[in-house]
Amino acid sequence: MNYPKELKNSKSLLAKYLTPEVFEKLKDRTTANGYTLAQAINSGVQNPDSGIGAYVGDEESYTTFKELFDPIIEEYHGFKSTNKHKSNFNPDDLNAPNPDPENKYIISTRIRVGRNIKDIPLGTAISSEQRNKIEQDISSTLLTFTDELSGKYYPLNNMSKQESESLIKDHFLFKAGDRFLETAGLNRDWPNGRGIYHNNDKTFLVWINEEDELRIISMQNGGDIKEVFTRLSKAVKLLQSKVKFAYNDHLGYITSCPTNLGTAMRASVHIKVPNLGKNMDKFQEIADKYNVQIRGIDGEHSKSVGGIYDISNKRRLGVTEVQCVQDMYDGVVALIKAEQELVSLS
Ligand code: ADP
Ligand code: CIR
Repeated sequence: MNYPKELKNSKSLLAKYLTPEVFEKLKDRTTANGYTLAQAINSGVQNPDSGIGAYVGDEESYTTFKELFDPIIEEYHGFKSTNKHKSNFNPDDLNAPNPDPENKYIISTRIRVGRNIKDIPLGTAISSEQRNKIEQDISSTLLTFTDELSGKYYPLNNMSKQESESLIKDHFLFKAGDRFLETAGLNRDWPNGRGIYHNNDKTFLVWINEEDELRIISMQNGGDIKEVFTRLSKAVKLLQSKVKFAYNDHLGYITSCPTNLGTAMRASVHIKVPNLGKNMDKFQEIADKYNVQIRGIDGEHSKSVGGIYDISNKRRLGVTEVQCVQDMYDGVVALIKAEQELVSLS
């Protein structure tokens, strides 16, 4: 394998840190599961417009290819390879009163965490038997949940195109055919082994076998962030009492993409800020100051529609769950203030 020339004009963190010297050092290494450097970098090589561009196949990949992943992790999360992760999922410690009680800006709030099963390869390297077993085990565990968390499991290979399209449009279900995931090996055997569990109100949802083996989600309309966090905290605690997830003291919860390590939490709001949308430099400046990320409303790599954006915490590792939500909250409060100022100026 030669140094991939596609990286020469890429601005991804992969291109930045996979120097020809690092490449030479890592190119023949594999993990015990047989995961290679070629697999780890394929998504970023095939998609030079990636922001990051690398995925791991198992927990061990983070040490086998540490010369590549340590600097990516340090730059994305501001977290050094000697640091330890920390956790606090206690809703009582969260100070996040609804920043928009009149429902003028915030359309909905969603908080998710990623989880992967301990001692099994991640989705990038999993076999179809292992994937199907996870689907079986997790869906039957979820079916024992009661009260607000009680729901049904909907396997993707038994869902009509109409049903899946409507769930995607309403922001409940993951999309099919993502090119970043495709080239990371995460769409193999699609749609088998994938599905979604949700309660009747679609306020508690679990994605099975997408980018991570589990994405546990709490969401609802409006800006009651604490209520969303409280529901998620309860559900995660319950699931964690029944299933062992991949975790270590340094990197926290292990995920296939290095941006999701640690808490594996993305707390977001869909927020209508059309004036900031016309002042992208100012918008980005505030986002950078508060460590929040701006996405479009149909998920990562999508565009804004009608001045509505997805604002979420950027850091997930070396900060607690409470701090992740606090980052998003502080960013949202600042963005609402800036939007109001732009309106009063016009
Ligand atoms: P993830 O959060 O799992 O990293 P995406 O950015 O791809 O993934 O978003 C997944 C889905 O969740 C998309 O349909 C997106 O529109 C929806 N979503 C994200 N945040 C919110 C929110 N605050 N309200 C409603 N839907 C949301
Ligand atoms: C990329 O590198 O752009 C994709 N593999 C997705 C990276 C993860 N998301 C992110 O930075 N928020």
